Amino acid sequence: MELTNEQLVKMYTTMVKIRTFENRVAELFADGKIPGFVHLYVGEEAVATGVCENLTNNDYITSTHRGHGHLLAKGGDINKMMAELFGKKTGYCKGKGGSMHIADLDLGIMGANGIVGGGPPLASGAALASQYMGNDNVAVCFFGDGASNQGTTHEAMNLAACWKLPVVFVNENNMYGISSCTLNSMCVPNVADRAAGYDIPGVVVDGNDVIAVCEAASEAVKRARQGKGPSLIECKTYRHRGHFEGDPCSYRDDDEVAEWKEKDPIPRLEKKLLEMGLLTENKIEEIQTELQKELAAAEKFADESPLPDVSELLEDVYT
Ligand SMILES: Cc1ncc(C[n+]2csc(CCOP(=O)(O)OP(=O)(O)O)c2C)c(N)n1
Repeated sequence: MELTNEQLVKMYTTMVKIRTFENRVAELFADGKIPGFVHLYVGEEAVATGVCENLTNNDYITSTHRGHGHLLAKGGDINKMMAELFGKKTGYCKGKGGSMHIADLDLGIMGANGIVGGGPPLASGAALASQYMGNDNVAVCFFGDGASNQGTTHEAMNLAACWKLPVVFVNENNMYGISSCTLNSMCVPNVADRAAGYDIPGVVVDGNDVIAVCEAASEAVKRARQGKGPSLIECKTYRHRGHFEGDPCSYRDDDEVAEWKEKDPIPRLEKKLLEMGLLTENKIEEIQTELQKELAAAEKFADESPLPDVSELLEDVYT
């Protein structure tokens, strides 16, 4: 796959956008501006960015409780996202969903999901709809290593394989499900090894290398569009922060975190693009300034938006 210079700079910008958003959310959460639970995607930006580079607005994604990066990479509206995190009426779910429940059906974003393993059946369902309608839309399912052990994930993959559904299962293996290390929760070294059980392609990629992720996703998306069925891509990555904001992280040691920070996907691509002459120090600063401005506007929008009215408490709520 030949990536253009524009694509490389775009992917860099998307990763920086996610990082900038997440770092600010961490501060706002610590300041008490954001209620509820917040799970940040810092460190994993290359996965959503590399995968979504292959998708159009007609394609679907399902997300997780760690979903901000997926939403931003698929083109989610930063104002509506921030307002939702603040619990405001102008947010994606009118302030009732919070960080873990953002959807944007116009962009094919079928929803972040607080249920671990909730996404795979949704993705297979969306892919079944595409197959039934006879269009070439693809569904991508982002899911964690923890979610890979859920029954829902195996059922969704099995049916997708039997019916040759246009779905790409993207496993984000950051080594931990809350505090459980994959070394204790899986008896195969790779989540992708399980693809053999469904007779579908399964590949392991360096999830901190956005180009490698993009290339693997390109193959899988092409295959799905051609009606050849699902694939499983495992992206080996790491979350820099705790499972949730406030997590003391006592289950992993500082050396491990430092080692992974050395493999940070953003400086890695930055270095490459500087060497290729596609970025300069000035251009990097320009990108950062522009993103900071966009983020400050989103924060102002969220801050100044009203809270939902008590009279709306039972609207749009399902049990
Ligand atoms: C069905 C279900 N079981 C348990 C939980 C509690 N829970 C929330 S996040 C999480 C770990 C998820 O780990 P993983 O899928 O690897 O995603 P990561 O947090 O690493 O991105 C668990 C067990 C839940 N939300 N839903």
